[in-house]
Amino acid sequence: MSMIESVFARQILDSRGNPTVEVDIVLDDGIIARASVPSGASTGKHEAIELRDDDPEKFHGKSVMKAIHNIIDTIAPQICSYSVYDQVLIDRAMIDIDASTNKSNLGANATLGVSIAVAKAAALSLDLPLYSYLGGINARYIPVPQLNVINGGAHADNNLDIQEFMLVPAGMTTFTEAIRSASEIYHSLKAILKKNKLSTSIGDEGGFAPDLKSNQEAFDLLISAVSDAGYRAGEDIFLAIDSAASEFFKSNKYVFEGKKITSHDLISIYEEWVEKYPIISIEDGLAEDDWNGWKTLTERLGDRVQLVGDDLFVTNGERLRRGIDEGCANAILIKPNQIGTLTETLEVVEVAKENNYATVISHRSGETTDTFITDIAVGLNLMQIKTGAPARGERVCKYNNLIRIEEELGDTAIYAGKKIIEMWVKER
Ligand code: 2PG
Ligand code: MG
Repeated sequence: MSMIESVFARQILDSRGNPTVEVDIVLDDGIIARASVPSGASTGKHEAIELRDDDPEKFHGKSVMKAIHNIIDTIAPQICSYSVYDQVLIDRAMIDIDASTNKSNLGANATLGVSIAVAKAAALSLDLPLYSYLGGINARYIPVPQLNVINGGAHADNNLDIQEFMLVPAGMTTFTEAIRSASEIYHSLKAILKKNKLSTSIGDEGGFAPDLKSNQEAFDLLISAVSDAGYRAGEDIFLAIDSAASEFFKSNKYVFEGKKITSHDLISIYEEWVEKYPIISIEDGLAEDDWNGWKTLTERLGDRVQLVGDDLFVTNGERLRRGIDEGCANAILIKPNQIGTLTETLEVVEVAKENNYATVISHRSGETTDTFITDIAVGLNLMQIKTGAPARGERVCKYNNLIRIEEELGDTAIYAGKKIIEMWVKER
């Protein structure tokens, strides 16, 4: 039995240069594990609370010392002397101490940092890869990546309403080849932007952030980049978007390309895009509380395309159950910091799987070099991951870790590939 001997937390910087939480856990067998917590920009309003100090004197109000103190003063004394293998009991203890419905007392940034550090320490003390600790011998699927190569919305200063335009190399045979294709297409895209005198500066997730004539132009650029790099769009490489539509939903209308439109109008635009381009996944196509709109979206597109609820579900079991009951979406984005513990994250995944909802694990726009989402992806056979462009350290560390896991699993690794499409396509 390895017991937790001490827990320490400190404030570090994330990829946007904002403070975030890092946690160290020390076991009585000498093991030390470390975890850090990411942070969103287009956060859903139903997410668990990320505790910030609001002290204008420090980091423009963004310091996280309250969360740090909650770890050191409140959580640590409670969980020291627990067995490190008691993940569920430890997470439950934090949930009980917090006693709110949204982690507003301790902060989801405090609880998640501890929760992930505990899992990492347990895996280290058993001398197991983290994905094996989480998933056992059945953890063999290497997820298909969604790589965000054109950034808009809240992640960039350009004129695109759609937040993320992504490459999905589902037609490649291995993860390693999938990443090679994405990197080659990323560089072909850069060359096309340059040739057209468009900006090659990048947004928060490492994708390019040019001003374009329309949102649709982004798809044309992607299709050209795919073929310039020598790949077949719709065979090797598919496309996905995250509209992050809550961000442009104002007074009951969607403000899209300068016009105020209804959810029906926006769904019609998606239908046209899905007809014209090999788009296989639309995330947050509508706003977080537009349940009726989501139902219509799912009726109209749910048998042709993956519809992912991010702000809609916020990795929250109750919201996911409502979506299942009301026929909204057919997939869920999994972001551990939206709910605040590993145990609750795993519970939501379970609900999704039981109900045939696809699962996509995700980074946040503000990231660290922590790669735990890759272990959750493989450990739980989630089949899909989105973690930004094939560029920038905090994004590529995740892809690189999956390259290593694929190598480590050798012949037993299965690249999820086109399996992700079979899951929900009834008609295409
Ligand atoms: C999203 C995420 C990650 P943020 O909307 O899916 O891409 O963005 O972390 O800003 O919420
Ligand atoms: Mg999203």
